[in-house]
Amino acid sequence: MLSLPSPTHQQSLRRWFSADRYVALPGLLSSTGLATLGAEARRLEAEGVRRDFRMPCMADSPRHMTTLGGHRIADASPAITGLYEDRQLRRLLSSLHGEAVVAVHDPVERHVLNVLHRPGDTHGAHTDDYPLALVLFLEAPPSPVGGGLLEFHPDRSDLDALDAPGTRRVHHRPGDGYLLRSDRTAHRVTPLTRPGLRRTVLNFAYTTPGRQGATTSSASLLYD
Ligand SMILES: O=C(O)CCC(=O)C(=O)O
Ligand SMILES: [Fe+2]
Repeated sequence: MLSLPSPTHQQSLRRWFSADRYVALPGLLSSTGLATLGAEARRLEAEGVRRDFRMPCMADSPRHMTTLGGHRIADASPAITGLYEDRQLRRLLSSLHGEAVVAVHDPVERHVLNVLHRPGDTHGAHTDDYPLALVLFLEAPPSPVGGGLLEFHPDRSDLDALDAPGTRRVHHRPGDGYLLRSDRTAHRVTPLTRPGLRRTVLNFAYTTPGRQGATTSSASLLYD
């Protein structure tokens, strides 16, 4: 499923992650992995729930997308739960983070599916409950003008930061991944700009030993 970076490359990726709280992992999914997970996501999307609301605990930032929570994914997709638990993947994440990385216990939040599929669909500003988000791209607009860009501020966790200087905007392609220090880094996904565009991701949440338990009610509102 995965095409892992070499140990030497991992060292430079680790420095990048430590400096920016973000590191791009282009082509992290092998072509087989992308095909397998893409088929799983298409199947699971039919069970997803359309969400259109503002998140009260995140400054009323908008959510417009179809989601499926981890508990539903666990029932339906051994391929996704198997990848979440993959030892080599966990080793990569521990190496990039520079300390041990462990699974999130909460079955809802540990792995989720987010599908942006209508013009204006967006995942508004927030921080996550757990320290690390590994996001895997199964579909994405072919160019940055289509939207669906990750925006984050590498130095700030307050949500106003995303309108301040220093905010980064990144485009990703199907098969790409990224790792984000997501509890301390304000982030959001920019709106899709026109009909026909789609952006589908799996978000795998990880934590550090001894740190379990959600800090906000946001996941229960988006994924229950
Ligand atoms: O879709 C993305 O790139 C970010 C997803 C995200 O922030 C989340 O699921 O918490
Ligand atoms: Fe997030």
